[in-house]
Amino acid sequence: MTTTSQWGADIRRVGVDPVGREALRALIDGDIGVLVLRGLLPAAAFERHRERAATLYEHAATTYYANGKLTTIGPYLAKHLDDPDRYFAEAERMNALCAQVGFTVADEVRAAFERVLGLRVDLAEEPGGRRYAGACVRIHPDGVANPMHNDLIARDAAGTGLTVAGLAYQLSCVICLQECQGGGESKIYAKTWEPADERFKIPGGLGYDHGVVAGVPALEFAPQAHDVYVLNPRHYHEILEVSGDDRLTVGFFFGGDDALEHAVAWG
Ligand SMILES: O=C(O)CCC(=O)C(=O)O
Repeated sequence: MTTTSQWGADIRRVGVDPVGREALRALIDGDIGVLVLRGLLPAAAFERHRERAATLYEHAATTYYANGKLTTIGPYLAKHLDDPDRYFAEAERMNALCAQVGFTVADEVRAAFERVLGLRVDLAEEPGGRRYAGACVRIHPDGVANPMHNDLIARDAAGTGLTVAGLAYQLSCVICLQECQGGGESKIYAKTWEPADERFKIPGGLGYDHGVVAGVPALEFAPQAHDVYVLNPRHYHEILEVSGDDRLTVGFFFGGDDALEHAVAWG
């Protein structure tokens, strides 16, 4: 699907501009490219969590792909779909580590979603009680870009039996703790993934050849520290090359049913 109407960033100042569930609906429907929530948490909270994230750097791990690399603290589910046990073990370690140092920024953002958007977001859990990771810290240092890709757990986890594979929609929340001096924009295309696009997939790599979005409008959004933004990751997106300080963000996905009253989150 290609959408073009008003393809841009919808920036709301929490407490000043009206904002509610309909903004999430607009993302799901492809009417807007990114929803930016400014002032969702007090500035002091972002600063506190940036300092706490710095204490977690020793736990960062880098995964190399044919066309890029991802440095994260905490697991991300898409990497472990062939070994969910390992994902849940790492998720447990990450959740314990975050609790230990009070790195609760993702929980605070989820609580704010309920107040501001009317959407309750709980950490996803399997019927046996295994909990998903609540947050994934993403570190993009100077010179690093993130190849164009899309995220769709209903596709990637199909057949695994994981509960998140059955959600009606998936959105991605990104919390910016530290901006970079140049570059680092999120570039989000007005096109969602469809099965025929698989011919553009980069073998052994992360994501897709740009041919899949040829001629498609795209927006570029440069996150600033303290921004919380939400995008529909079924839309092709990439992060342009960073320069200067690390681009430091915390991400989680969330999804649920069409009523948009309750969702579950995972990293
Ligand atoms: O950090 C960003 O701007 C986008 C990260 C990303 O790839 C995602 O949210 O799926």
